[in-house]
Order: sequence, then C-alpha cells, then structure tokens
Amino acid sequence: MREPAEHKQEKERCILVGISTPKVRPWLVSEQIAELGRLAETAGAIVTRSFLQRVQNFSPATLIGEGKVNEVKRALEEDNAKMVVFDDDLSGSQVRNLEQRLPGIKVLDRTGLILDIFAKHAVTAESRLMVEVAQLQYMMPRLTGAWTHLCRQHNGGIGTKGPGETQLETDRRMIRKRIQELKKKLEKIEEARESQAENRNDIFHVGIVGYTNAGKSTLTNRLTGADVYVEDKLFATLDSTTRKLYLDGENIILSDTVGFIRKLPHNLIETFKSTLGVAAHADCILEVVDGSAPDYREHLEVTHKTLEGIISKVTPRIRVFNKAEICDEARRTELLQNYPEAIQVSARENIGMERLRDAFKTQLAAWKKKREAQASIIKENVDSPWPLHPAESVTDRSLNSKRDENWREPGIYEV
Ligand SMILES: Nc1nc2c(ncn2[C@@H]2O[C@H](COP(=O)(O)OP(=O)(O)OP(=O)(O)O)[C@@H](O)[C@H]2O)c(=O)[nH]1
Ligand SMILES: [Mg+2]
Repeated sequence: MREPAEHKQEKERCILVGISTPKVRPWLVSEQIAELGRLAETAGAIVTRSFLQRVQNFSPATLIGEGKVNEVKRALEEDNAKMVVFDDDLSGSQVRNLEQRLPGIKVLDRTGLILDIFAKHAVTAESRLMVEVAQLQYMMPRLTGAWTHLCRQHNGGIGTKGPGETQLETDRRMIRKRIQELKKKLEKIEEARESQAENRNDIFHVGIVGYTNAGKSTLTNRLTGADVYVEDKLFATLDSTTRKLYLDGENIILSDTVGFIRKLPHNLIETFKSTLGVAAHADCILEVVDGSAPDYREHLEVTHKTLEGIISKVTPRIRVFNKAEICDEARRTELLQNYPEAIQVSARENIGMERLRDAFKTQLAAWKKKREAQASIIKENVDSPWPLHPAESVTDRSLNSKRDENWREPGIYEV
C-alpha cells in the first residue's frame, strides 16, 4: 500500500474562522466549519478553537470586522497558535491586511489548505504537476510579498509547501511561463491516457466518483480485493487507480479517483480534469455517497456541480449510499424514500455488495447490447448495398457515386 508522503514536523496550532450570512442555515455553517477543521487536521495542524461570525456583508479589507480581528488576535495569543484559517477565500490584499494586524501569524484560506493537502498527498509525477499548476495559479494574485514573506518567516509548514522558494520569488511572467510548460507536459500525459482508454474500449469501464471520504477507495478494495490507500482523511486519493473486477465470466474495470469537497477551487477542478477524465471516459458512473453524513444532500450537489461538463449526461449512473451500518433507521428510510433507485451498502461491513454487483451486471448487459447495435450499424454502412465490380474498391465507389449508379457490366447494351 502506498502512503502519500507526510512531513514529519511539529504540529502547528491553528484557529479557524467561518463567516456566515443570514442566507446560510446555522447547522450547515457548523458542518462547514467542522469540515474545515478536518481539512486542517488532515494538513497536520491542531485546531485550538473556531470562530463563527454572522455578518450581513463581508469587510473588504479583512473579510471579518475589526472587532473580530482583535478577538482572534487575543485567542491566538492565549492558545499559543501561529496560524489562522478562513473558511472563505481571501484576496491577496485581505491576506496582507490580516498579516499586518496579526504579526507573526500565518494567514490561510480554505483553498490554500486544500492545495497544501493536495501537495502532500500527490504521489505520481502527474498529480504533482497538476498540484504545481494549481498552486502557481493560486499564488499569482497573492504574490506581492505575502508568500515570499511567509516562506522565509515560517520556514515551511502548512500552506507553504509551494513549488519552491525560487518560484515564489520570480515575477508573474516567469510563473506564467512555468504554468505553460507544466500544462504542456500534462497535455502529453493526457494524450497517452486517451490512447490507453481507447485500447480498453472493449472492456466495460466503471468510473467511481463522490465526495471526499465517502468510502470510494474502501469500496474499490472491497469489490476487487485491491489495496488502494484508505484513510479517514480528506483527499486520501489523488491519483486515479484502475482495478479489474471479475463479473459474470468477464473482467470489468473500476477506476477510483479524486474526491470532491465544497468550495473546491475552480482552478483545481480545471487542473484535475485529466484525472477526472478517467471517469469521463467511463461507460458507467458509480456515485458513492456517505449516507451517514448529516449534509449528504450537499455532498450530492457538490459532486454533481463539479462533474458538470466533465461527464456526459447520458452516461448511465449507479448511486450507492455507503456507511449504511452506521445510519439510523430514520436515515435509512429517508434515503429509501427519496432515492429508491439507490443501493444502500457498507463497504466496511460488506453489506449490499451482491445488489451492487447485480447493478453492474445489468449495466454491463445494456452496454453490450448497445455495442452490438452500434457494431451492426457500422457493418450495415460499411457493407456495400450493391455488388461491387471486382476491379473496384469501396473508396472508388464512394468517391464517384454518380458513376456507380450507372455502372454496368462491360458488354453491348441496347439503348
Ligand atoms: N463506518 C463506515 N466507514 C467506512 C465505510 N467505508 C469507508 N469507511 C471509512 O471512511 C473513511 C474514508 O474512506 P476512503 O475509502 O478513504 O474514502 P474515499 O472516498 O476514497 O476518500 P478520498 O480518497 O479522501 O476522496 C475511512 O476511514 C474508511 O474506513 C463504511 O461502509 N462504513
Ligand atoms: Mg480514496
């Protein structure tokens, strides 16, 4: 089992700040801040406390109001914490203003944290390239002093695992050039992947998608006996893994891939499109949802929004609600009533796997039927509707169809 590299360094203590507007329901806001806490822990930090500010409008200078900044400052001192993480995106100037008001404190936002986790969990050359592109794009507007300052001052740690200090110190033009180079490399990898996908055209391919931590890798392991990295962490999987599953006398392919999260940075989705492309080429999508999550509906929504434009609407889908064994009766009934087509499973406890395999079999049969129909359409169109003259090829005929219509066996005819 391959474990992503973790940085062995002392855990950083941090404070979280969430902001909510009256439009957002309070329980959802606390879910979001709890998720930010899990992100911070995944990045290797210790959360000492969280602040939630209800505002009508965001403050343009510091996102939160002056009074709240002072409150956060006092809390940081009391908790001996050196980092503050905002649940919402901060602009470059907001980061700089906050750093001025909170001297010696590292200021990050959710996106910065996610990028840091991605950087730490990237295993293959491809995912490292993708993360580097996303980091550089993220840094561009925040470049003026702030990031170089962070790197020197904090000497590494969360949010500073950038592509190297030298890059941070180069100007935007250089960074743009670097992004172009990286994108070219990624394009080449993607081309190779496309041709791989074409080679697998005759095997039924299931792409697994879903919110991070839903249990996609656990399910892949359960179904295929594989050993994909599973962890109670967000973004445990970044690189897509492809495994074979023996079903009904033949092999099908399962691809496990990167999970989604709310407020996933747009450029990260763009950059990871090629990894997600694995699912885009799939003949069937398996959507895994953590049925026990209080905000599972939002998970569904985030997954669908992220996949819009990547996966064709006509690709058949199977939906499973995972972690069924820890759902209470009321939740199980709710899921059954609202999503009668979905299958409730537990990858951990091996529940519902037969139903899932049956669903694969149904989709496999439908796929075969469709392919047979496609094959016969191709055959019909390739087969000539009239007998060919022995000296003539199909191409000759299609190039000169006028002549074809009047073509006759050589000989003497009455006119
Ligand atoms: N209770 C319960 N926990 C589960 C089940 N399936 C997975 N888990 C746990 O959920 C956590 C996340 O599982 P993963 O398989 O890594 O989830 P993932 O969807 O691949 O996550 P990412 O790779 O981060 O997107 C782990 O702690 C698993 O042990 C299940 O059926 N029941
Ligand atoms: Mg995973």
